[in-house]
Parts: sequence; structure tokens; C-alpha cells
Amino acid sequence: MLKPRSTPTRELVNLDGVWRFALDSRVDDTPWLGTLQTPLEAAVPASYNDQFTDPAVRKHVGWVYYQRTVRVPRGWTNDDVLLRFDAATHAARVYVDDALAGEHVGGYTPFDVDITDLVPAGGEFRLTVAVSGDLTNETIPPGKIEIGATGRQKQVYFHDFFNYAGLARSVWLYSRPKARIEDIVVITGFEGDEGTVEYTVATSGEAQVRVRLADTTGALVAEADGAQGVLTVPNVTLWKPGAAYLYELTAELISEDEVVDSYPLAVGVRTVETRGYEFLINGEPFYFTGFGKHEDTAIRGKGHDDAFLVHDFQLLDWVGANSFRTSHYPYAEEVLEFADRHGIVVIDETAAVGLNMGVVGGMTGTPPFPTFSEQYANDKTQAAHAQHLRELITRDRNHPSVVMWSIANEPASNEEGAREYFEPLVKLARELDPTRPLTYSVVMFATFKNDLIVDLFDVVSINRYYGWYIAGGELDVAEAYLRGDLQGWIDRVEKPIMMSEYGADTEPGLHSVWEDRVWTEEYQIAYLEANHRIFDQFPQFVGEHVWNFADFATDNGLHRVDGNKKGVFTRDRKPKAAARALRARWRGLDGRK
Ligand code: GCB
Repeated sequence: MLKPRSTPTRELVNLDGVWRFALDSRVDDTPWLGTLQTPLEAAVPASYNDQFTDPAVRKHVGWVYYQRTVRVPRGWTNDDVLLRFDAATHAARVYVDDALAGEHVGGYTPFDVDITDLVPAGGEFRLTVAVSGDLTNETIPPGKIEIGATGRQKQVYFHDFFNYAGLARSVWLYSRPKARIEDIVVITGFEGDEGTVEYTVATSGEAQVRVRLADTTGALVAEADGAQGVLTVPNVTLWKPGAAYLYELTAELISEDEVVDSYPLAVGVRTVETRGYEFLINGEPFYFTGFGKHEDTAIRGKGHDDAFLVHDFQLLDWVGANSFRTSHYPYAEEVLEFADRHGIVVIDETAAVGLNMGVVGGMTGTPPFPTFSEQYANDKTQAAHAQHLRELITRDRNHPSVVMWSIANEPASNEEGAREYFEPLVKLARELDPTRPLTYSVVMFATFKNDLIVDLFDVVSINRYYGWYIAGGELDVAEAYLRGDLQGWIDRVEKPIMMSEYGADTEPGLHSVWEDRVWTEEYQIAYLEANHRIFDQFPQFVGEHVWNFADFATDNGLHRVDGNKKGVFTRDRKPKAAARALRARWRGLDGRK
């Protein structure tokens, strides 16, 4: 499914703005027909929760409705007309006037609704989108709806960030030709100074395919005919971390000597592989410095915002980060395109977070019932996970910035059933993309002794909080634990190992002369330094992703003071003291250890 773009054969209209908005408090399942009678309006793109002062909106369980009128441009008579939702979190039903035109489940991947037969070119229609933020044990991420003593429904979930819902990314109306390019897949490589771009163009209908590759000056460097082939690029400029270079591939569909469809794709020529304990980009060892991030800002919730996009990447550069993980869900495509253009490396993660009943047991890690069971992560959960993986990989596989897929965050990989659950998903991911390494972030309860799935993956990514949840305030003990842990994994598997999370909650402005005072800015620095001392003892260690880039919103809870405060930057992107300490280290490392 190609991203809508304006090309010589395709047009698009952006539908962002302020839409009519209402909660659906009724119990039946019929759509809300006609014009919404509501005093409320909501901004798109943005999660709806924090836009209103009414707590009933913030905590709403069930469907909400967004509505606006849309006109199809007059000139689109001969084309197909589609709606594109970049994300509707977590499920959507789309109505054109009163007719149900399409549905989608999964809150962080885009979907199209073909409305060609419902609205003529030049016609106007009422677009209503019902969106549900509900999570059950059969959604990704999973959750549970409980009914409390007063009869009120409550959304419970097992991940540590606020369950924002709504139309958090852009909505588009677009045209595409009836005979068209459906998809493009590229796999790149190089030998000496000659690059290769292996391409496959999927089309609908019989027509000829032509592809051209241009460099950044627009000069043609290679061309070919046919839906599949390999372009060779003499004197290739590789896409490198910190030194992005993008060629532009244009695919054209030709019928009777006429270009009937045309679509451009940015292509970075680079390779990724793991060898022994090394993670290689373009055959050279790569050391990850950076963060687990979140799409999270005040008022917008998970709403995509270009100003925050630009500023966050500025801060990544300033602090010396060369990479980040899209914890804990696929981010807006604009983010990956920006990373492609600016040479930032991305670990692309699914929304499979909370597949772990052990976290309900708190620090004991004892699940109240088995995670992989009929009651929780069952066949339907696994099918939803597989569908989500398909949508993520087909959306993101052409981005040079994406160097690895993270299939889940902190699953119960130490529990019985984990292997049966994950083996088919790993197989599917490798079929969808045979070129990128796979990983998952390993929860602290899953150790080098009891984890059941690590051999299925290519990179060991561990989330460890020695000095915070374990040995909080005792960094000498934390260091000893971490050293033993890393050594254990290194002895168990010959694979690159990295820290995908380590961090300490820090209240900005809280200081102490004693470095062991948790929550202070001094402690955050001391905590990071203690971890780094251990990392630097292991040549097998390939990266450090601090948890988190910035403070972020979480559900209400006694262990969270206005959200998670493990950010190196505050929620409004002010540096805590640790930011400068990290900057000194990372700018010195310069992508290598
Ligand atoms: C974790 C989770 C992350 C949490 C973090 C924390 O292990 O992966 O989502 O926010 O710990 O701060 O507790």
C-alpha cells in the first residue's frame, strides 16, 4: 500500500483540521446517522483525550465519532477515489454519508477506504469516522475492560504509557489511476563502489513498467524496463548513519506509449547484517547511541506534529544520538522519512507491548495466570499480532533508516507457550523482509537462564533497570548485577547484545549533594555513568538506548508522578542535567565504541 503522494498521475487533498466530535454513549452498535448534533469539535491530527476539560472524554471507553464534509475534486472522474487514514487508534469504522464504507483494526498503521463507487467526482459527502480506543486481550496492544463497583467501564492495560485514542495522524482524500502501481519493494546492496537496487513493482492490470534512478542532482544513474530487476549504480554514494544519501527511484506504468501511473520512492543504498557479536551497517560495526522514544506531547497526546518532529531530531543530533527505537508502536511515516533524510538509524517496533502477565505481579514477576493461555495471549491475539506485523513491514520496508524490526516489547519470553507464540511470527517477519535482523526487548524477568526464544532472533536487546527497580540508590550493587547479566547472555548466545532500555525517573529541579538520592538530577547522571562503566567492559556490546528521550504521559498510578519521568528531556523538551553528560559521552563515541 503506497503512501498517497502528488505525482503526475495522482492527486491528494489533506483533510486535517477541526472536525465535529462526539462520544458515543449508546449501547447498541448502529452508526450515528446524519449530522452529529454535538457542541464539541476536535483537532485532527491529535489524540482526542487531552483536548477537552471533561474527564469523561479523557477516560472514555467505547466509540467516539469524528465528522466533516468533504468534496471530491471535479477532475477525478476517471480515477479511483480513496480515503487514507494514517492512523486511527485503535479501531475505525468509516461512513460515507450513511453507508459503512470500510473498517480497520490496529491503531498505528495506515489504511485506505475505496469510495469510488460511493461519491462522484465533484460531489460532496458527509464523512463520519467512528474510532474506538478499546483494548482487549485480542488486540495489539492488549488490554482489558473492567466494570467497576459503580457500573462504570474502565480500560485497564499492561503498558506504561497513556492509552491515547483518536485520529492522531493525517487524513487524506486521494486519487489514483485505475491501471496503477500497487507497490514497490527495493533491496539494496553494493560491491566495491558499485551499488545495486533490486526492485519489484506490483501493478494492477497489464501494462509495461519502467524504472529510473536519479541522484540528488536529478541526473539519471540507471534505468530498466520490467516489473522486476536490478539497477546498478556506478560510483555509488552509500546511505550511512550520520551521512544520509537518497537516490530517487521513479516507477512508471506505460500503456500505449503513455505514462498512466508514476510514483517516486526515495532509496538509500546500504546493507545491514549481524555477524557473530557485531551489528554491521555497510559492513562496518555500528554502535547504537540514543533512546527509546514515544510519540507524546502535551494536548496532542500521540498526535503527529511537524514542529516537534524537527525539534526532536535537532535534540537527537545535539545530544549525539545516532539512533532510536520506535517504542512501543510504529511511528508516523513522516518520522521515518525524516530519519531517512537525516541519517538517523531506527529500530522499528510493533505495538505488541504488554504481552506479559508477569508485570501484573509487580516486582515478583509472578503472573496471576499464564500469559500464553486462552484467557490472554491466545490464537486470536497471535493472529492480530501477525496482521499488525504484515502492515508494519509492508509500510516500512523501503526505509533505509530502518535497520531492525522489534517484534515485541517485554513479552513473557520466560513463560511456557512463548516459543509456540513467537516462532510463527518470526517466520512471517523473515518472509516479509529477509534482509533485516529481528529483535525483541527482553523483560527483566526473562533472564539468560530462563528465556525461551532468544535463539529465534538476531540481536539480544535487554531492558534492565539495575539501580532503579532493582538496587535503587545502590549503584555499586547495580553494576555487579549488570556485569553478571551481560556476561550470562554473552556466554549463552553469540549474537550482538545491546541495552534497549535503562533509565531512572528524575524530577527536573530536584538536586542533592549526595549522588545516591533517587529522583534527583544528580542520580540520573550517576545511574547512567554506572551503566556505561559496565557497557564499556564488553566488546560484544553494540548499543545503548536510554529510557526515555523525554518524559511522557502514563495512566494514573501511585508510582507515576504526572507521568513517567525517565526522560533525559522534559515533556516540553528542556534538557535535564543528564542531557549534557550524555552529550559529552556520545559525541566522544561518534558512533563507535
Ligand atoms: C519498561 C517498559 C517501558 C516503561 C519502563 C519504565 O520496562 O518497557 O514501557 O516505561 O520500563 O519506566 O518502567
